Order: sequence, then structure tokens, then C-alpha cells
Amino acid sequence: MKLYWFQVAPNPTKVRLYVAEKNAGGAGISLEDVVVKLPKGEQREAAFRALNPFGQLPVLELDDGTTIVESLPIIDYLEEICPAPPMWGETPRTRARARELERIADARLLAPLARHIHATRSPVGLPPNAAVADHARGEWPAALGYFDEVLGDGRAFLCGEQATVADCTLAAALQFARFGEVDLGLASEFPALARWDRAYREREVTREVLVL
Ligand SMILES: N[C@@H](CCC(=O)N[C@@H](CS)C(=O)NCC(=O)O)C(=O)O
Repeated sequence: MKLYWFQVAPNPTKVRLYVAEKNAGGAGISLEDVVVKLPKGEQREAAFRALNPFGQLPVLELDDGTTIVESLPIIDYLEEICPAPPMWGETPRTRARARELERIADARLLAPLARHIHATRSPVGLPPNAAVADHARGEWPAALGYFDEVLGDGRAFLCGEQATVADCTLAAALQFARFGEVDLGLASEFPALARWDRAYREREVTREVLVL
């Protein structure tokens, strides 16, 4: 299988963190890396659009040549073919909680952050748009406050003592904020989240994926 990705782009980063966490737990998922240079516009070229007509990363290409686009279906596919260690939790309730936190990280933090960064200093050359940037900035403090409260008991990961996909999405979003030089006020306003962020990034398993 081949994974098409680009460094620091948050959705491919989410998948790469997931694979790193799985393999640290002994999964042995082997993916061939294909880097698609987003700033050069390679995602818009015909060869790439043949893999994903929407011209976005990540893409997982299976050995039979078929592709899966969208980060979560890619993760769900890998989770089905390689269930251990479970990255969505072990019971219906913990799986629902992990998915809830993952959706909050994606929809309420990563999505507005991406809108803001693309409206201020877009790495793929989108035009600046101050109104979009300002509106997006107002959206993420609620999510940061929520995660800060969840992590306030000092737990290692969002769902407790095991990493889940929710941690992967949150870490990918926070790295993208650093890339976009967006000050989220973690140290001053969200100390538990700042502690989690530092600790998550310092782990050997995540260090090769998170470069910022
Ligand atoms: N919902 C998609 C979002 C994919 C996405 O936005 N990919 C970005 C990188 S994080 C991309 O390829 N952007 C390049 C472009 O739109 O030109 C997913 O979860 O995979």
C-alpha cells in the first residue's frame, strides 16, 4: 500500500501519527511513502487527480491500485485490516467517546485553523481574506477550553492511558498552528492542553512525524 502525504499538512499528519501509534503497539503496518509537494501544486496535476479527483491529501493506494481518499476512512480501513492495538478504544462507550473527541478536534479546531491559515499565509497560494481569517479565529477557543478541561486531571491521552485517533487529530492540528505561526495561547490560557501537547510530541513514537 502507498500513502500519499506532505510534511506538516494536518490530514496526512493525522494518518501518519495513527500509523506510528499502531506500529509502536506492534501492528506492523507497512506503507510506501509518496510525498506530494503541495506548495508546488503537484496535487492539482492530472496524474494525482487520477488518484483523488479532489486534488487533496492524504490518499491511500491499495495493492490492487484502488484508492481511499479522506483521512478518517483511510484510518478506518487500516483499523479493520489490522485491529490491534485498537485505536478507537475497546468498548462501545469508549469508541463513541474517542470519535466524539476526534470530531471536536477536527471540526472545531483543525477546520477553523485551516481556514485561518489559508486566509492569512496559505501554503498553497490561496489569496488572503481578512474577514474569513477573523471569523475563523473566533471559533477555536471553545474547543481549546474543552480539551483543557478534559486533560485537566493529568491523563496521558485524551481518552485516558491509551492513545486514540483523537490524539492524532489534535496533535496534527496543533502542529499546523505552529506551522501557520498562530498563537493559540496554550501556555497562558490552556495549561493542561499545553502540558499534553509537550508530552505527546516528546514521545519517540511521534517525534519522527511531528517536525514542528
Ligand atoms: N477531509 C479531507 C481533507 C483533506 C485536505 O484538506 N487536505 C489538504 C492537506 S491537509 C490538502 O491536500 N490541501 C491541498 C489543496 O487543497 O490544494 C480529509 O480528511 O482527508
